[in-house]
Amino acid sequence: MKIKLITLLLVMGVISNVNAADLVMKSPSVVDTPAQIKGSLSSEVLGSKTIDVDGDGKLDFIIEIKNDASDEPYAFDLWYSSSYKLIKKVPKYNMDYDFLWFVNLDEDPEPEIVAADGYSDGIDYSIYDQNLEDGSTSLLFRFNPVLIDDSNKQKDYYWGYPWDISNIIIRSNNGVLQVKCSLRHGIARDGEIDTPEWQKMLPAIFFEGKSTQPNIQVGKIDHVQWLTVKEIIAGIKK
Ligand SMILES: [Ca+2]
Ligand SMILES: [Ca+2]
Repeated sequence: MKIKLITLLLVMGVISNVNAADLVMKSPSVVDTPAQIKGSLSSEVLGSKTIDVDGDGKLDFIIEIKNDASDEPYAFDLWYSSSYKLIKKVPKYNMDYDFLWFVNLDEDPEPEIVAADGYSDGIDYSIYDQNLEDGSTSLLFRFNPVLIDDSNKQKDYYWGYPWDISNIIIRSNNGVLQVKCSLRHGIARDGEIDTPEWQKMLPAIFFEGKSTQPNIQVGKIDHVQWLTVKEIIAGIKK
């Protein structure tokens, strides 16, 4: 009996082989432009960042270059793999807010993109899936970010401003990644919010962080759950 239990625990240990570091969302950090990339560019480099975009454990590069042809888009982000292969070219428009994080949220190893971008009258919060074969990115869903600030003893829920959130709250349940969320809440949004036509609602997605605006609470949220990305999508479809 004892041996069976130990065997079972060992098997579970193998299945749920997700490092704690994999459950942390990461944002690109500033680097010097690698010479191998800089030498191949004719446009002015506005900035260079590094992050593992494909989930192979090696740091890749996002190089922002000026658009010489027009002001809209004013620039392009060129994504290069760790071996300096161009993965994709993303047009950049002038926005008030443009936050980007990477974290794996499903069974394929490449990280998904958590984005918060837009203007002071409305920020869109989105999760994107990456197709690294053709360099495309597809929107999985838009959401309402909810911040849980551990320093708050009342355990109020705050609005998850992109400058306040530090990590999405996810867990590995026997190797299956689940997101802390609610599909039943009374969060009202005003401003210019772009909700995809197929979504009947914006799910609440929970984040850790430190609230800089604790007077902005989101109120009661019912039925907090741990769901996979697929289950969230199934639950918010019209
Ligand atoms: Ca990489
Ligand atoms: Ca993934």
